[in-house]
Amino acid sequence: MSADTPAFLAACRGEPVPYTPIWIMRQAGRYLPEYREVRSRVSFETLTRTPELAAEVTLQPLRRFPLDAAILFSDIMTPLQGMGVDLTFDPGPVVRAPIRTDAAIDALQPLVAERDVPFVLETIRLIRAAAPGNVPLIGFAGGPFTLFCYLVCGRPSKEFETARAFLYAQPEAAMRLLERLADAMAVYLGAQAAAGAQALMVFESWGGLLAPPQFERFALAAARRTLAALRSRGVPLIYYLNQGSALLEHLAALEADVIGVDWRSPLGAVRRVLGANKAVQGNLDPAALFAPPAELIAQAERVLREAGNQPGHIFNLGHGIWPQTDPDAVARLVDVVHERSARRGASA
Ligand code: 1CP
Repeated sequence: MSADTPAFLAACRGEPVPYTPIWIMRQAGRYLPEYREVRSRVSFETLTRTPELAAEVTLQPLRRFPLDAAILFSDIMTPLQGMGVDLTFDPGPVVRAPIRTDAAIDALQPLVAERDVPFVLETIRLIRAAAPGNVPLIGFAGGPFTLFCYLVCGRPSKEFETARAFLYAQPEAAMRLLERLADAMAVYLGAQAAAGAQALMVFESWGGLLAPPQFERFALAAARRTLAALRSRGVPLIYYLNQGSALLEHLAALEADVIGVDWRSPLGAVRRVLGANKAVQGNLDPAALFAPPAELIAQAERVLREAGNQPGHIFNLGHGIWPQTDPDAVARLVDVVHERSARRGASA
């Protein structure tokens, strides 16, 4: 790849970079006063459905911090509205009629991106026209099992008991719902790439709730189906799993270029299990942003050290940034990651 390939894309492909790229999950969000200002005027749903506003909040963190990637401002549940799911946000997703029967599964319509989510595609075009050329745009979708959790349970939950019980009680129906979601997300992500997204990320936030055999049979099989359909798009594919330390061996065989992990898994061990062919993304504890400056720097250095000197590390938090975070701590983190990794020669 040429010398002016953005560091984020080079790192996704496991190529040498002059410094470790960094972006932050939920980097456009409530910890930024400028985001709260926009949100004080419009609902979250209006924000995600109005391309000018969604593009504006996507770009807000890029104006403050020299981040190495932008991520589309939307939500994992947004495309499901286009499939006929009656959904509100409060602030997390609330599904008015949770999906628990064959009839409800059959009533889900296949996603037609241009018809069902034209505002997302337009947001992507606006972001690409306005973002700096060296800051690639990440498009994203929910992992099939994570979407399944919200659809079956109807709202956020700690354990998503009803969804997990459904896998055992009605495995065939569960698989059918997961496959529908997997196919819809393949269509959705493919359309995002066609509109200009330069990398595609699957957020399987709740996959780590599953026992390994259930993870493999349901969550992983469905994610494979989505990723397999996207290989030919030629953009890096990122798979994020929360609480997946017991599931890493399963991920080594997944057709993703990058695996994102939470802070509970030390990156050195993650890289040993995943092997040299996969890049890793992560994994500072979002709580570390509340440390005094010297301690935050030490924690960032620890993550860089654990990631090692071989190519293929994208710095991130292990999960989304908390709304109470001080933006100055984010500025400090971005600077220290760039500066310390460049000084070490990153993976050059
Ligand atoms: O009031 C508000 O402003 C709404 C809060 C909010 C925001 C800012 C929600 C509702 N979604 C979002 C944006 C969002 N969601 C992004 C934006 C891009 C970014 O800057 O990163 C992304 C990538 C998501 C993805 C998302 N939504 C995930 C996967 C990532 C993760 O954090 O695990 C999940 C699980 C959701 C569900 C969801 N949507 C909103 C909330 C508060 C939640 C979490 C609910 C829960 O805890 O179960």
